[in-house]
Parts: sequence; C-alpha cells; structure tokens
Amino acid sequence: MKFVLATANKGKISEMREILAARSIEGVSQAEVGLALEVEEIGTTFMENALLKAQAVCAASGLPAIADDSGLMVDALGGEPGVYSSSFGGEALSDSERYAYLLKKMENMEQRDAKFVSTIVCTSPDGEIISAEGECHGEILHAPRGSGGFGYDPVFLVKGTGKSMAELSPEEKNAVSHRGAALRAFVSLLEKRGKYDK
Ligand code: ITT
Repeated sequence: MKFVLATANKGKISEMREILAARSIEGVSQAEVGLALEVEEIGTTFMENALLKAQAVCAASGLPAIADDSGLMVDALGGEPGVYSSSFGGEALSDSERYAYLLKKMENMEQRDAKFVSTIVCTSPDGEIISAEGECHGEILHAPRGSGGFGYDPVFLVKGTGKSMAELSPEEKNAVSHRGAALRAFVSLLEKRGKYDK
C-alpha cells in the first residue's frame, strides 16, 4: 500500500518519506503519480487545510493521500504566524527573507517561546479520514544558525538540544520535530485500525 504525499514543499516531502519509511510505509510524491496539484488553502485551521489538501490529492490520484499542514506559533505574537506561516510577511518572500521579517518583528522582545505544530490528515478512497497532531517546543533565536531543514528552522532553538532546528541532522530533526511526532502518532492509529499491514 502506498500513500501519496499531498504537499508541494520539497522539504516536507523528504522528511515525510523518511519518517514513514522508518515505519515501513512508502510515501510517494505527487509528481511520481503524475499529479501537479497546488491546492488553495482557504481554511482557517491546520485541520481544515490539511483536509483540503489530502482530499484533493486523494480524489485526483485514487490513492490514499497524506497531507501535513503546519506552522510556527510564537507566544509573544499571540500564536502568529500560525496557519499563515508560509505567507508571513508576504507571499513572495524566500525562506530567509521570511525569517528575517520575523526576527525584525521580535527585535526587542525578550519572551521568545514558540512551538512548531503539525496536523497530519490521511484520506482514503473509501472515505475514511485519520488525523494526528504533533508539536515541538523551543524559542526564537536572535540570529539564524545552521543550514539544514527549511522554512524557519535556522531561527528555532529546539528545547533541550542547544541547537537550532537547522543545526540538526535530518535524522535528529525527524526524531524531535512536530512532523515526526504527528506522523508517528498517525502510523499508530493506522496500525490500530488494521488499515496497514507491514
Ligand atoms: P504544502 O501546503 O504544499 O504542504 P507549505 O509550505 O505551503 O506546503 P503549509 O501551508 O503547511 O505548507 O505551511 C507551513 C509553513 O510553516 C512552511 O511553509 C514553513 O514556513 C513553516 N514550517 C512548517 N514546518 C516547518 C519546519 O519543519 N521547519 C521550518 N518551518 C516550517
């Protein structure tokens, strides 16, 4: 049984593939099943957007699809950028311009607690929906560190590691990340429901 990864984000594709592979589950990209869908994220919650993405890709491919909707929530910003993390500061910004915008906004802030959150939704052609969530706690650094990962990783200090998310190896990131936690919880649910035999 294979799952189509309902995302256009290359960083997510490689992380999701690795995390699922560690549980003997095959994740394939949309491109690998001949799809080039960009689903409009009109929801106001991670759950709504993940469901929109998974349902669209499942319907178009005829295969079970797994979507991740995720984001960074900063306490001092009242949980922003949250659901709007990918367009924070403007749609056209690069990852480094986007985290620079965040750092500028937080320039004089001492309270820097934050978390990454991920909602995973899997929809199957038979209509079944499985969802799971994961979080990773930390704080926003004053300057970027490291070159791994994607998005806000260089400015996120992972609690208990002394390292930014971008200073962790891919394996280390998957072990502590919001996406790793959500996908592992999802696989446990899948196994409990007898939906997937290794
Ligand atoms: P898809 O919708 O195609 O999956 P996306 O990048 O638009 O790709 P989201 O709508 O879920 O995905 O937006 C999540 C944003 O939150 C993402 O673009 C990053 O800016 C940020 N983000 C999420 N997970 C992250 C991670 O592990 N490391 C760094 N930033 C992350």
